[in-house]
Amino acid sequence: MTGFELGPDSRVLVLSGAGVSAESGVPTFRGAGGLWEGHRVEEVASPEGFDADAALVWRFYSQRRRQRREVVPNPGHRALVALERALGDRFLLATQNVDGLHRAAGSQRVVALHGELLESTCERCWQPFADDQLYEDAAALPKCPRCGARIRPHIVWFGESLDHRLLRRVREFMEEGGAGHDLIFLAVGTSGLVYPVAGLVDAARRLGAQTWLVDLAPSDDYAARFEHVLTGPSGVVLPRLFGG
Ligand code: BJW
Ligand code: ZN
Repeated sequence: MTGFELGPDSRVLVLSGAGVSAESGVPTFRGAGGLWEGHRVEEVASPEGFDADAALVWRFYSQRRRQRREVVPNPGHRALVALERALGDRFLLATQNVDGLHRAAGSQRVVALHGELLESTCERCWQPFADDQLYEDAAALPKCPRCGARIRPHIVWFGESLDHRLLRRVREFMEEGGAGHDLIFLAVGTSGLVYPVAGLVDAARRLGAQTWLVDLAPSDDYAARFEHVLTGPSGVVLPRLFGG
């Protein structure tokens, strides 16, 4: 028994992070074996890093694109699909993950707040487009056919703003429930270190939402901001909560 219960008017905002994809074999960011081991974060995930060494950044993302070809959704992703089927428009999945695995599993109401690994964008025209190419040859990095500026991964890097339309969609979903008594905020597999997303739980609480965290190893600081914390792998905990 977890106490997680859906009422007839419950609305659920899920915030997912790298931990949800860990059981698919996608490394998380922080900690031992994390994606950033061996890289200085600002080298590969900031506009300054791209200016300093675009070839290094493209090698990093090309490697991630190659890894992405090898992985498939896991039971945690599928449980969230089951939850969405039960709730329809009373469900929204805000993900920080760029791997596209939620959509691959069948989730439809997905807001990808930190971008998409399998998209690129011109740094000047800013029109994201589907792109699964690997750019590993420093002498042949992609340029925009329209304006000649550099093509870059469609990823929100440190110091860059999140797409305000996507953030608005999340905030409007939270506020739609009026006083918010039937809103459930469920964060899964995220360390809660990166803002502004890490602040969503506080906004949800202010609206009167029930707050839940599911994480393999939640930090004390982030866990303290939730009413309910379930410790364990999302691929085990989420199917217990919602089936799938
Ligand atoms: C499992 C599991 C299993 C494992 N089951 N669980 C306010 C205060 C302080 C700082 C700031 C602030 N506002 C803005 C900032 C600056 C900055 C920031 O937050 N810095 C902090 C580090 C302090 N934020 C920004 O720059 C953001 N932009 C912004 O705010 O613009 C406005 C602005 C501009 C200029 C100045 C000020 C404001 C943009 C942030 C974009 C971050 N993007 C990244 C990189 C993408 C690159 C890429 O994909 O390559 O997105 S950062 C990286 O972290 C990635 C992730 O989406 C994000 C979150 O990580 P996540 O998902 O939580 O992963 P982990 O690895 O940290 O945690 C995994 C968790 O899973 C752990 O808890 C495990 O226990 C768990 N786990 N296995 C369940 N099986
Ligand atoms: Zn362009």
